[in-house]
Amino acid sequence: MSKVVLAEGFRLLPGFLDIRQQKKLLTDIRHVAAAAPLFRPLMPKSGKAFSVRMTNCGPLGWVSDKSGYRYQASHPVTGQSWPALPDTIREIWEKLSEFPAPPEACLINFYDEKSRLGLHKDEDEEEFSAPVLSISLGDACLFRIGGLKRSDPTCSFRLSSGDIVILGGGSRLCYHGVDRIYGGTSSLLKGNGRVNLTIRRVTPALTKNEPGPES
Ligand code: MD3
Ligand code: FE
Repeated sequence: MSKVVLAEGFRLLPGFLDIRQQKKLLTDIRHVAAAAPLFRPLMPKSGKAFSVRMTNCGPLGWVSDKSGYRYQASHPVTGQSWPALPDTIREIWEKLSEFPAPPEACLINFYDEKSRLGLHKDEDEEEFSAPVLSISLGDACLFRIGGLKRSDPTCSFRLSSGDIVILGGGSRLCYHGVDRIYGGTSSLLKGNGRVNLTIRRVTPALTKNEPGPES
């Protein structure tokens, strides 16, 4: 297996998951989406709909509506708690994150051939020392990553089914986005489209040397 380093704390693991593992993960995600249906978030202020549909699993889920971006414990449409994190996802975090606390949120993004995700930073979390893990399934996409400022130069590359990206260290707060989906490049899903999982720690993880809530 190869490993490509593009920026400090940024790791691309091409083909990390084999087809069997990709299919198992997809089955787990179908179960999540059956209990917590895909919803289309709205941009804060403008109220414009995202072209990407989303759902979540784990104790917290990322949502967006006219009042803003945030993590919350319940589905914005059904009002129910998010489904539990599947073991497959927890095991990938344990293997790759090098972080001592469990993940709290797995955002599931579903892209059709026309979906895009504009350049943005992930900064709705409180724990930036934990990496973000990204798993790509289905059709390939053109992914873009820049620097800490929107105006910094960016670099683009393709992410394919089974690839994992680790965004830690200095890359954790870099701008990034998805510019296009290459429809028909994978037969993992029934139709065309891409699924991306982002696994995150949201709240601060208490470390051994920090005072606990009882002191
Ligand atoms: C680079 N998702 O959900 S994942 C998102 O493919 C998101 O669905 C994209 O950006 C997707 O917020 C990209 C890869 C990713 C995630 C977090 C990052 C790249 C990142 C944080 C910092 C830098
Ligand atoms: Fe992001």
